[in-house]
Amino acid sequence: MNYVERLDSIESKPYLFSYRRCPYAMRARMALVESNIDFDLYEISLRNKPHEMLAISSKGTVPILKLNQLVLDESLDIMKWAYKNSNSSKSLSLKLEDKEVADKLIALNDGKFKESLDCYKYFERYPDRSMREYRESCYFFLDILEKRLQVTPYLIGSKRTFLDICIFPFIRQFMNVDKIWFDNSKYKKTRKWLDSLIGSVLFKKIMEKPNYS
Ligand SMILES: N[C@@H](CCC(=O)N[C@@H](CS)C(=O)NCC(=O)O)C(=O)O
Repeated sequence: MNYVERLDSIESKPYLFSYRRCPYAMRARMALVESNIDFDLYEISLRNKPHEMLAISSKGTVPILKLNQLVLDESLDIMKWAYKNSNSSKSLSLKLEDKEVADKLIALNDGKFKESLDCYKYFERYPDRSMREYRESCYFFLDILEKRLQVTPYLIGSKRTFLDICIFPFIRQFMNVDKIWFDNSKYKKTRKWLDSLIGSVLFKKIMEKPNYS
């Protein structure tokens, strides 16, 4: 079966265009797996995006979820869809005040923090400032997380929620830029939180290498 035939034959099953190491795609896969949604995964190369993917969303970013006529090309929309259509007991429902906190933190993460993180990660491309300065420009967000994690093991309370899944792939990227620095930093609770998410069965599952037979 070729690629197109494979897609056609499973039209009633959702499929996800994904890139294993993309933090947006990670959070989408985590939400789908946590919700026990049966889906097919198409690992793409960002340098050579498949026509089938560009045909359903010209934006050219992953993740993209396709289910019959529905195309979701924003990771947060995919996550919300997954929890809404969940086949597990996990749900999206957060208390109103928690939802407000979650929305604010996600907006900061996806906005100012992600911009600062990209400069820190690719500091060689941005010679205006030093790597250390770019790292410092990320502290504003880490300080917020650390403060919350000093009170509870997850960002909202004692259990992993939507919010942890949304944010942690980006903090993991931050850690991986200079792991020794991070391990010796003041962000001890954040480090512990990351350990618990990285060590989770859910994360291990979504990081398995796709195996097309
Ligand atoms: N707002 C989008 C952002 C997705 C995004 O930027 N994904 C990156 C990969 S991490 C991408 O596909 N970039 C396109 C490219 O590199 O060509 C979402 O939340 O899904």
